[in-house]
Amino acid sequence: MQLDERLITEAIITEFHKKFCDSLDLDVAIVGAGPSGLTAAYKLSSAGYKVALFERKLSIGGGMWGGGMTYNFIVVQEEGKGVLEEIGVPLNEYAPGYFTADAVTATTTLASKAALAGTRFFNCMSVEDVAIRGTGDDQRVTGIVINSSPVEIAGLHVDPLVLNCKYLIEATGHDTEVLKTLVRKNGIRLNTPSGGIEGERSMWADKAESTTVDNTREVFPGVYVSGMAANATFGAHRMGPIFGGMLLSGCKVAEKIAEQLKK
Ligand code: 48F
Repeated sequence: MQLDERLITEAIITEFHKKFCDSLDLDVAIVGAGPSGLTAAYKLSSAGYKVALFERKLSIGGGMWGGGMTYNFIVVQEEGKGVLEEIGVPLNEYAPGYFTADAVTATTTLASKAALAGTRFFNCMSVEDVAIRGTGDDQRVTGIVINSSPVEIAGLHVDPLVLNCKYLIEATGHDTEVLKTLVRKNGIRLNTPSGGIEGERSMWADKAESTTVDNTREVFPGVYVSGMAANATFGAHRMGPIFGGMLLSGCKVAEKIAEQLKK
């Protein structure tokens, strides 16, 4: 068989175009392919919802690849190991209640499960803003504003594109980048004590692991926070390379949004 470069090009353009067009009206847009975003993508796609995940970097996985300080193992506690068991990631009980997993196996398996469940992955795409509708207390986020990461990195002045979503999951981690933009540009109040982003506190793994799950909720109509972004939004602590809270947060945000979508 003689390979035809034109046909290879046409296949890529056609398939991507199909995926892009099929993502113009999403049930859920997830921003950030770290452990919480990936878990939410896996759960919501498995439940049959139309989900797309946007990740600025070329690689999927956020902070899970690197384990702790690039020593690429992660730790999960008893309560947090369910998702990894469900998707078949081997766990080793290092000490009673402390389980380790290979960070690459955990990341790739989670990404693979999400993709096979139907998540539309858009890596190398950054969410630079949201679409908002309404006035006063009736405002709601209705979409995401995306741009190619290389455009963003090169600082080129190229206008973005917009996709509709019923719900947005802010899973951008420590920086809460999308939420910051929403607050800065619209003068809105979030569902937090101060009405703004409270900001992340220093390391306290034990406390932070449970608050990550507690803080996983809707902070503005149409916008849920998950993972480290949830703690940063509500002024809670960081937890370092223990990942149970991230996985549980991804499960919780998926459950909460599924409840809303069923209504
Ligand atoms: O930081 P990240 O892994 O988020 P997470 O799911 O997990 C946090 C843990 O990795 C770790 C921890 C505890 O275990 O503290 O840090 O909360 O992944 C966030 C992803 O979002 C991407 C970013 O590149 C990263 O992969 N991201 C950030 N801003 C944007 C974005 C944006 N504006 N558009 C697209 N992707």
